[in-house]
Amino acid sequence: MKYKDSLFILSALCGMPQWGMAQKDKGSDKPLNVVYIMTDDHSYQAISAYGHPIGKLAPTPNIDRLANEGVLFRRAFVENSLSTPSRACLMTGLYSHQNGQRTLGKGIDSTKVFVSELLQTKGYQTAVIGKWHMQCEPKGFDYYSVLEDQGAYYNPEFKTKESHGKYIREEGYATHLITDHAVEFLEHRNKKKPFALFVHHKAPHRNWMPEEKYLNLYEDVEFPLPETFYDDYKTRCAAAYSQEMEVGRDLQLIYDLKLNDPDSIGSPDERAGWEPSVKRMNAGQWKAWESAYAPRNKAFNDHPMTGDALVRWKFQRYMRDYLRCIKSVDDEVGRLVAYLAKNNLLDNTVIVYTSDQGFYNGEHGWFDKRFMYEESFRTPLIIRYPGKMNAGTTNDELVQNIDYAPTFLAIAGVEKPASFVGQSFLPLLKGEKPSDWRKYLYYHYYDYPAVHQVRRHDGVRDERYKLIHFYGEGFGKDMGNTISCNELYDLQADPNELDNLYGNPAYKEIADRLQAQLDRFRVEQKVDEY
Ligand code: SGN
Ligand code: CA
Repeated sequence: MKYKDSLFILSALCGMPQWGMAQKDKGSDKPLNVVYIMTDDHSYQAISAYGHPIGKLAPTPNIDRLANEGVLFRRAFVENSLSTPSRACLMTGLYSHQNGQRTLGKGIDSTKVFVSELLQTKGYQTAVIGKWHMQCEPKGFDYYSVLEDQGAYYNPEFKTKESHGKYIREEGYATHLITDHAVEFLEHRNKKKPFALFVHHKAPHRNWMPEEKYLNLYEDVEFPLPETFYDDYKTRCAAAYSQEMEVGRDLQLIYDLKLNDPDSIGSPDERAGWEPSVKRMNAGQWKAWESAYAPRNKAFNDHPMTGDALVRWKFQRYMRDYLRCIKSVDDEVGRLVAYLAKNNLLDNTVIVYTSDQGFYNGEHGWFDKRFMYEESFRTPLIIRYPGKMNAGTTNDELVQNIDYAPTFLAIAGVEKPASFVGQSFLPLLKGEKPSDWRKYLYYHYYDYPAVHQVRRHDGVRDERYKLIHFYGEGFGKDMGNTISCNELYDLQADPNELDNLYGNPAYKEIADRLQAQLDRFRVEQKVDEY
């Protein structure tokens, strides 16, 4: 069966739409469409609309345009800063321990209702394209074209309903192919029905492989080291010391930094990790790759670096490749929005831009995410509402990824199931603030022992303070090191979170207040480990 035919039959099976209290397109009676674009590991520091020095050097004009025509959230957060758990929060509106997906591996409780299924009951055509990353089939989607696990940058494999469980290789660069499939879905949809399209990019996830045309971009730009790059973790719990995600120590020369020439000082293991990426490329792609990296690698080998010079060199190469991948994402966001504009869909489509979590761009000396410190706990969130409602404004309320599902349901006019813990932030988009809007956020990270060795922790944050509790048995090099340790930060006085105030008598009242909130979350949400 052709993709077009299967969409037609599925849309017929979904039954007659009931529009209920849906948010309506101004000129007609149709409910609004939703385009949700989520990248993988895109830090807010690397979006120019957020005003960070990195974004200024590597601008993202197409994403900025969404901010100029929409609302930019400055306090948007995830519950568990890791891909699969984040995707499970998105689909279920539940915290990780409630939807089952606490870590990267198995876990999703696929008996939970997904937002996509609820949207279908309202007559929405639903599609997910790109990184799915959960160990259940995409549920509640009329159409999907998803990558295998993390997916590949070059010539990735996609699975669709029509491929019967098989992943089929496609020629090209992931960010383009994902946009191609998103546009195909829009082209072939039943134009009488509203749609919810989830576009989940693979980029800019590790190991940051740029597309051919951007292999030389930013080569002469020096990115500034963040203020906390040389953080010594003084005053912090053991977790900040024992992680394995330091730019200087843990970025791999071959796999991450593409020093793949035979003279590389990288280890054989790194070479083995890198080889599959090369084998995927076709001759033209490999030629372009080598013509960009081989001369740079030769220059490095001719003047090998050590010590701090090597650490700084690693930072620059990491940032350049990461930002090159983002450049392609920005282009493709522009292409998708241009399609919507050309097809008169901008006035009845809500466009969301976000990431599955934040990311460290050298802050605290790190790459990756996982910690409850701001750069990974926070995530970019920009929403363009039809009619350019509140265009160019910012919002500072505390919103979280468990709120996305309730927000989409509110847009569609579907009643939120009582089990969903997230709250719709549709009023915030309209410039209203509900009197009972949350004052505290709950965070919980579980994936330990695992790559990057970040210890388990949970915590709460209000608009100014943050309490983190690291806990649990140690494994590997931490064997025998069971921890139960707290950190408290005043984000106003110390936005870089360098000064742990826990135990400081002047902050006892604040620590007690946050502790009481943390206890309340644990009881009310039935948290079963901490
Ligand atoms: C892979 C990466 C890690 C990354 C996790 C989770 N290693 O394991 O660096 O933290 O994914 O990322 S890699 O060698 O495979 O690149 S997540 O975005 O999916 O949560
Ligand atoms: Ca991610």
